Amino acid sequence: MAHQSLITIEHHIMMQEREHPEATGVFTGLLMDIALAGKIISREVNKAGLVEILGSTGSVNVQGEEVQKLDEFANSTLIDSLDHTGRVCIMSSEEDSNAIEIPPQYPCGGYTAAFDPLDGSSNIDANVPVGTIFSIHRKISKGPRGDEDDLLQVGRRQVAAGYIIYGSSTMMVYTTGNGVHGFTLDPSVGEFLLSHPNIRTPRRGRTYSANESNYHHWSEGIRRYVDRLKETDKPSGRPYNARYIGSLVADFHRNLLTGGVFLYPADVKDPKKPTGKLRLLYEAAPLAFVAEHAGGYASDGYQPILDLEPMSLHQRVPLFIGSLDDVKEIEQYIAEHDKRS
Ligand code: AHM
Ligand code: MG
Repeated sequence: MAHQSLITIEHHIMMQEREHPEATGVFTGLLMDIALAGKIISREVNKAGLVEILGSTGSVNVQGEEVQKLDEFANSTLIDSLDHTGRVCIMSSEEDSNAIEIPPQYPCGGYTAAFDPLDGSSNIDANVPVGTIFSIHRKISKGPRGDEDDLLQVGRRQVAAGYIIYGSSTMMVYTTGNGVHGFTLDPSVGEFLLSHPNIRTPRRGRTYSANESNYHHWSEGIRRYVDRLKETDKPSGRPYNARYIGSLVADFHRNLLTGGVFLYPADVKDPKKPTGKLRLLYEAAPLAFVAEHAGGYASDGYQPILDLEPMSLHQRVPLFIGSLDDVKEIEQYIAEHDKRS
């Protein structure tokens, strides 16, 4: 059998941090805290069918969505892993309407964390893959504790981002801007081991992922683009494949590895939701950071997601993400057919 080094995520993050002479190890610690939370969430997701943790808590979150018990569990696991360590100064979560401050008895650190604790959770009861998405920035405010400005930073200034996918196996994928690396959890030893070093996404894919039931709510540019994907008069002679799980991390992860594009456009028919469904700070921006560092691209249809200035913690944004040439083509269709409102 060929020799293969066993590289743990901890070792990998430490080696990456060592490339920065000023590094103190705090950053490695922070990513390890997220990995630990991921292992605990993974354990709970895996046994979810056996214990009383499936289903709704009976309450509704800030987004107006039903809170699943596992959402709540994942959220508190992340907060409990991060709030006492002295590594972060403020946090934000899909599940909390306000920024999450560090309790006064704990020290504040030089980083911020924003996360979607369990994305795709409306699928949990059907055993569909779900994921945790995270985004890390440096603290920029001057005061001793963090404030909302630390969280409302442009995606391009992320110092790390990634996700943990709870699928047929659990994987953590992260980037600190130096390649995108994937680790598979070996549950018997509780370690994330390097399985996908230096992930590069194909420049063009053959797959599109969208909730096409919204077709009549899309702009003309998007409708024409998707119609075009189904035509057979392309050089390949074949239409694109449609693949939609309805769980962002799972759809994104598949397209990252095999090429393709994920679309969640704005709803142009419903004035109450003109800006798309997915959230900028803890869904679109971190996945955009991963996509760009893997050679892909993410856009709101007009400009890179990573250049959008966030205005509020739960801001929504249209999202087109995946293979570079596919996302650029969407931008062209929009430029050609849609007037910017
Ligand atoms: P959630 O954060 O409440 O789980 O919602 C986000 C999810 C994404 O995982 C997925 O891409 C999208 O919602 C699916 O939406 P739809 O059901 O409209 O297709
Ligand atoms: Mg989500």
